[in-house]
Amino acid sequence: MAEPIKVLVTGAAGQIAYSLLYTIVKGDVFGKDQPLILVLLDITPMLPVLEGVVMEICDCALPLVREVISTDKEEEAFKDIDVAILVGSMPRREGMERKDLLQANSKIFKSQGYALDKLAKKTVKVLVVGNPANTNCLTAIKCAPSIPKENFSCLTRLDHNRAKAQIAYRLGVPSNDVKNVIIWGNHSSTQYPDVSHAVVKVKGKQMSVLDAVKDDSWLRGDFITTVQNRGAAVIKARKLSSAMSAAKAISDHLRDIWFGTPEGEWVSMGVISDGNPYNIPNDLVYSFPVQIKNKAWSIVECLKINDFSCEKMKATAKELTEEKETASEFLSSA
Ligand code: NAX
Repeated sequence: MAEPIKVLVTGAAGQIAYSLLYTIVKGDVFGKDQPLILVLLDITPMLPVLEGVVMEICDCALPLVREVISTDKEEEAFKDIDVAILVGSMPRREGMERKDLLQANSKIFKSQGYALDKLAKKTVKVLVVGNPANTNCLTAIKCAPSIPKENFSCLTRLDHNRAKAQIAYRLGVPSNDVKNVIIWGNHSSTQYPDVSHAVVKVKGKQMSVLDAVKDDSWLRGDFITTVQNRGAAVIKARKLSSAMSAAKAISDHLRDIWFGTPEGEWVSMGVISDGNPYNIPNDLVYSFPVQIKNKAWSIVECLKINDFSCEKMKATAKELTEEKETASEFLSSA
C-alpha cells in the first residue's frame, strides 16, 4: 500500500465537512488504496463538536484511515500536509456588509496562508471553499509565496454541476451525458454559466447544447439566473446553505486534481488568472475551464468568445477586481 497522505479539512465541525468527510475516508476522492491521515481544524468553541465527528469517523471502521488529528491550532493543523481543504470561514451575519465579510475572511485566510507557507509541504494542493472563495484563495496565495500559485484553486464546481444538471433536466438526459459547460469568474451572483461550447448526448448522438436546447432566450435568461441564484434558493428552502451538493462538488474537484480530467473534457475551477488567453486581468482567482494532467491544470485555450459572453466575463472580473482591492486594503493595514 502507498504511504499515507495528510489531508487537512478546516471548518471540520461544520455542515459541509459533515457531508464531505465520509466520501474522503471511504476512498472516493484520493483512491481506494490511498491511506490517509486526516487533520480536522476548527475554532476552539467547536472542539466538543469535532470530538463527536472524530468518534463517527472511527465508528465507520474504514481501512484507509491511519490517524485522525483534531485541533484548534493552525501550527498543528498545517504541518506537513499534502492537501488542504479550506472550508472554515466567517459566515455572513445579518446586517453585515460585503466589506465586513471580506475583512473577517481576509484575516482568516491571511493567517492560514502564512501557516501554509511555513508548515505545509511545498507540493501541497490547496482548495478554498469558504466564501468569498475566489478572493480568500487570492489572499492565501499572497501569504504563501513559497508555494506555487498553481497549487491553489477555489471551488466553482458546485456552480458547474448546477449548470450541468439544469441542462440535463431540461433535455431529460442523465447529467453525465452533458459535458464542457463553463463557469466563468466569481463564485457569486455575477458568475457566468456558459454553455456555448457544451455538448450533450441525445438518443446516442452527440450534439451541441445550443442545438439540443434550441431556446436561446432560455439559455441567455432563466438558465443563467437559475444557476447564479441557486445557492440563495437552497438557503431559502432549507434555511441552511448547500452542504450535500457542496461536498459532492469538493470531491469532484479534488478527484479531478488527483487523477486528471478525461481527454477532450474540461471542468470549471477558480485559478490564478496570470497569462490567461481570455483577456481577464492578471492576479485574480477567476473561474476558467481547465484540463488536468499529472496533478497540474491548464486553462482550455482557443474557445471562441462572442460579444454576449465577453460582456458577462468582464462584469464578473470587475467584481473580483473590486473584491481584491478591498481585501488588499485589509491585508496591508492589518
Ligand atoms: P458552517 O457554518 O456549517 O461551518 C463552518 C465551520 O467553519 C464552523 O464549524 C466554524 O466554526 C468553522 N470556522 C470558522 N472560522 C474558522 C477558522 N478560522 N478556522 C477553522 N474553522 C473555522 O458552514 P458550511 O455550510 O460548512 O460552509 C462553509 C463555507 O463554505 C461558507 O463560507 C460557505 O459560504 C462556503 N460555501 C462555498 C461554496 C463554494 O462553492 N465555494 C458552496 C457552499 C458554501 O456555501
